[in-house]
This record gives sequence, C-alpha cells and structure tokens, in this order.
Amino acid sequence: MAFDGENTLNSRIILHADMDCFYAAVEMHDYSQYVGKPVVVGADPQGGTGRGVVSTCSYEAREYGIRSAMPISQAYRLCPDAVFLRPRMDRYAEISEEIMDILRSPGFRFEQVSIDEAFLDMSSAGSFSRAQNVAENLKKGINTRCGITCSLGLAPTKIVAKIASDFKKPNGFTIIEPAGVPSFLAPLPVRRIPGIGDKTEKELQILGIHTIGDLAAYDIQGLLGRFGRNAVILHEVARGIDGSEVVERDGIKSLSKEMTFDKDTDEPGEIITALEGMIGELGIFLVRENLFFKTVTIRIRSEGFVTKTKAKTLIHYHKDVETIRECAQELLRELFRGAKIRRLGLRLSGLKKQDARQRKLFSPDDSEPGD
Ligand code: TTP
Ligand code: MG
Repeated sequence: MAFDGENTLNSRIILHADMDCFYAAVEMHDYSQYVGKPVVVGADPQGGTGRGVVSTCSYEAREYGIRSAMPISQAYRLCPDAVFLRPRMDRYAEISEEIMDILRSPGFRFEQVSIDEAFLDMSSAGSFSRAQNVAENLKKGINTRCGITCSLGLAPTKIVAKIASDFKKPNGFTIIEPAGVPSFLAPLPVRRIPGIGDKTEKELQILGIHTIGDLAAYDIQGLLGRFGRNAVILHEVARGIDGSEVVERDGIKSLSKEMTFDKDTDEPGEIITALEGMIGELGIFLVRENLFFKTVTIRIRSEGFVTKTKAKTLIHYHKDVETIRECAQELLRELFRGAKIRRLGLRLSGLKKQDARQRKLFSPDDSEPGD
C-alpha cells in the first residue's frame, strides 16, 4: 500500500532542466531594452543578404516563424524589425556555469548535457513530491540569480524527463509519475522522441506510425526489418522504458571566469583586485570538484577590443590558489602594456579529477594526482 506520495514503486526520479531560448534570454537579461521584443541571435542579416544561420531567438520572434538553424536571411524576411544580435559565447558560458552550479547545489547526481541543459537523479529525495519541491526552488534560484527562466521535466527516466521539459515551454514544469507515463507519451508525435529527425519520422510515417502510442503498439518484428538494432531502442523508448543513467561527467575541460570593468582601467590596484576575485572563485571550485590544473591562461581585452591571451603550462598538476596567483600575475605582467583594460579573463585547463582513493592518500590542498 502506498503512503502519502512515497516512492513505493522504487522508480527513479529524474529531473531534466532546459533553459528557455537561452542565448536570447541572456541578451534580454543583460539588455532590458530587448525584453518583450523579437530578438534573434545569430549571423549578421546584412539587410537580408547575410549568410549564416539563427542560433536561437526569443519566443516573441518564434511567433513570426523564426527558428534555430534557419538561414538568417529568411529570419530577416520574416521579421525585419527584430533585434538581430551576434552571439557572445563568453557571456553565455559564464551564465551557464552559474546555472550549472545552482543545479549541482542540492548534491544529487548531476549530468550537464549541453550549455543550457542538465539532468539530476533525484531518486534519493524519496518521492516525486519532495523532488518537485527541490526542483521548484532550483527553478526560482536560476531566475533570481541569473535572470532567466527554464523549463523542467520530472519523470522516471531520462528520456521521459527530457520530453516532459519540452512539453510546456517557456517557464514550464511537467511532472510525469510512473503510472502516467503511457498516457503522457501516447498522443505525442514520434518527433518528440529525442534523436528522431526528418528521416526516421518519414520512415515511421510510411508504416502508419505517427504518435508515440502508434510506435509502442507496433509489432517489433515489423520495425526490425526497417530499423535494425535501433528498432528495439525505439520500441522501448515509446513504451517508456529507458535504463540510461545520469552520469557525472569527468569531462570538465576547463574552468574560466571573465569580468568586464565598469569603466576601462589601467589602475593596477583595480586590476589585481578583480583578478584576485576570480582566483578565489576558481580555487573554491577546484576544491569542491576535486580538480587539479596544469595550465593557467590570462586573457585581456583592451580599449578598441584588442584581445590578448597568454598561457603557462606547469610541469605538475596543482590545485592551490597560490600557484594560480603566481602564474596569473606573471602572465598579466607580460600581457599588460599600459593600454586600459576593458575585460579580464582567467582560465584553468589541463584539468584532472582526483579520485576517491587518492583523496584519502593525499592531503586536500597541495598534492597532485600524478602527471
Ligand atoms: P536549445 O535548448 O535547443 O534552444 P533554446 O534554449 O534557445 O530554446 P528552447 O526554449 O526551445 O530550449 O539550445 C540552447 C542554445 O544552443 C540556444 O540558445 C542556442 C544554441 N543553439 C544553436 O546555436 N544552434 C541551434 O541550432 C540550436 C538548436 C541551439
Ligand atoms: Mg534551451
């Protein structure tokens, strides 16, 4: 007998979070004059003759039919009065890092999938209702701290969670408990299954399969001839079966922080203070994630948007802030030629994770896990 929302079926509880119109949302956060307008982030439309594509656009721009990956010239024809912006990848990466930190904060197993989406395995919350409470707080936290909205899906599998987060966008939260999975999936077009593109959709349509329910009910033998081994996966996904785990990736390649000065500056005190702030933040992150670094990079953008980068790679791995500071200050001295600085960046790369066994053997602050 089930108690009070307890997760007695022992099913997993997976959260998928995906930011709404991510690049455009960051632009609207940084430049409030764009809020409520059709905003298109992508290549330069050059009055309709530009080449390249749309990266993303605000929901207002979507009302004109503009979509990601559409030629920018077509987007321009659909809405010439839209605000057209070039992507600022550094800024999106910075906000993404903040968002991922918020999502990691409750301590559930965490997997970042792209710049704006992640899974959490919240099974240890014990019930969907408790997981829902935590997820709602994460959603609020992202909105308050980063000024953007996201859509969430909570479900017993990764794929259903991902379909659920996409179900009500923007700013939605769709919760599908185990018993509700079949009725949630059945009416959706097969296209909603991640990975099904034009080609597979057309092939399924030839077989008379339009919805996920059609796919679930279709005889697997009939699918095998057409889709080979993928048939089994497709058929299982359509029936809500998906054993794939939320996998903590050991793949953080680099950590970086960048900041723009309120006013361009050549004041050493101000520059060192800014650098010190970044060193501290990255240092904390290293300790928390048990990471060691080998390379330190400093990037400065001066007046006139000239960007200079210099890196130093050490012989051994380190994780202490003193080493970051020494390298960063040395690199800064070499790069700084008196021109006023507009933007300053610090990056740690060549990262390596210290495993649990090594953590016991070495002291946490200055040891290295081997080269
Ligand atoms: P998505 O999450 O697919 O899209 P989105 O966040 O812009 O919009 P939605 O509300 O539908 O989730 O992608 C995240 C970011 O990745 C997006 O803001 C821009 C970038 N991107 C591209 O550069 N090209 C593309 O074709 C797509 C789909 C995304
Ligand atoms: Mg998104």
